[in-house]
Amino acid sequence: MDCVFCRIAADEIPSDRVFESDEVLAFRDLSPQAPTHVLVIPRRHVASLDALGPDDGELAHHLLQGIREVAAAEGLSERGYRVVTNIGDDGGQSVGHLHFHVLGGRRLAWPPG
Ligand code: DGP
Repeated sequence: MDCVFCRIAADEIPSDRVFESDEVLAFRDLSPQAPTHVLVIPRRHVASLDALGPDDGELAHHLLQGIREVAAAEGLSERGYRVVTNIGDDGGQSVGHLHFHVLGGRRLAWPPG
């Protein structure tokens, strides 16, 4: 298994987990870009958002629900936060396993670089 996030999901690489369900896992980013920076991933390997198929509606629901649960647990819901998923080279994706960045705890600039 050469996917780093699959290895985190399998507990082969330690991570600071903040939420988990049967389908979804959330853990703190190794290189945080905001006071709160959590990655929400499917346990199953999916290369990116672009690789989600027509049968993945339930998984997409679980991922969005996981994002909301993380935001609430991290105390971000009231002041707001940002959810980002990078796709492919131009999108700046460096890990080829679908993940949503949940960023908050400071005012975030827009547009991104
Ligand atoms: P992206 O560039 O969108 O593919 O984001 C990948 C993120 O994954 C990046 O912010 C750093 C984080 N990351 C990479 N390897 C690890 C790891 O082994 N553990 C954790 N917690 N985060 C990682």
